[in-house]
Amino acid sequence: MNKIPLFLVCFLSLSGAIIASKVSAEAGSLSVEDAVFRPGIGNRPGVMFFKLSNSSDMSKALISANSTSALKIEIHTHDMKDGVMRMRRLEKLTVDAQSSVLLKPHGFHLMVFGYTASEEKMSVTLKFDTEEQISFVPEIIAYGSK
Ligand SMILES: [Cu+2]
Repeated sequence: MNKIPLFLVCFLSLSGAIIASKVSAEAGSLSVEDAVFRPGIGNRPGVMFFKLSNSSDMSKALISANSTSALKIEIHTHDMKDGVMRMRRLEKLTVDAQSSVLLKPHGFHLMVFGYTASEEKMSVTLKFDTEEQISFVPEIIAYGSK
């Protein structure tokens, strides 16, 4: 497992409440709701949150995410270790049959490295171990704006 540099540890604690957005996408039995992306300050990585649902009868695992507006996107979680919240990279994020996983501050999230803002909207594609994909356009939220 990759160790996340210490300077990132407190990064997410800056985040406030997420305002629900109407951003959503559906692909077969998979859906993404309330997708928001918060770019990092300066060249720090940004974070992405959403609700990921699987309405099928089999569990599915998110194995990668990518965007033409970012160099790299990783799946992360938070662990409490020695009283300190730390980020940890995950190889995959499993969504059980007929259930949802919420990516949210201090929990699961996507870590977005090398985000390049452009005129076009940021499109993100999630890939699953079932070879399914789902693409969506998150609402972009600046620090301190909401
Ligand atoms: Cu992270």
